[in-house]
Amino acid sequence: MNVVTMNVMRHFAAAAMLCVALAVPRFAHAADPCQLEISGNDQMQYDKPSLSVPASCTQVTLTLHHTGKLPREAMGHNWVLVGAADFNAVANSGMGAGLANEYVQPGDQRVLAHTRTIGGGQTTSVTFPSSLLKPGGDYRYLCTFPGHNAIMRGTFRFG
Ligand SMILES: [Cu+2]
Repeated sequence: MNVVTMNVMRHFAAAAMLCVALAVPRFAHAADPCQLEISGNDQMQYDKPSLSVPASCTQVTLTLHHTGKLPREAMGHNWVLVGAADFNAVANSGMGAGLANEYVQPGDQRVLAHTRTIGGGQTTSVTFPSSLLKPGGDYRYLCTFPGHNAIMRGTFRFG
C-alpha cells in the first residue's frame, strides 16, 4: 500500500468516525449549518439581523465580509459574540480598547468569540467551539467599532 492510499484511507476513517460521532452526516460547505456568513458595509450595517446554528455543531465558523470601500480606521467592522446581558459592558470596554486591540479588551471573558476589525474589501473569519454556548441561551452579536453597536447588532441562536 503506498503513502497516498494510506492517507486517503486515514482521511476516510476520520470522516467516518466524525459522522458516527455526530450521528448526522456532514455535506457540502455551502450547506454546512455550522458555517455562518455576514457582511458589513459603508453604511454601518450588517446584512443580517440574526444568525443561528444547530446544537449538532461542535465548532462554529463565522466569516465576516466588508463589502464597502472605506478603510478600517474610518469604517472598521468586527463581529463580537456575547451573552445578551453582557452586550453594553462589552460594547463600552471594546470601544476603549482601540483599533490596536481590534476593539476588544484583551482577556475579556465575556467575549465568547470575535473576529479582527476589517476595512472595505476585506474578509476575516473566526472559529470557536460551541462548548462555550448553552442550547437555547440568549446571545447577541455586535460590531464594537466606536458608535457602531447601536445599529450593528443581532440575535444569535444556538440549538
Ligand atoms: Cu462596524
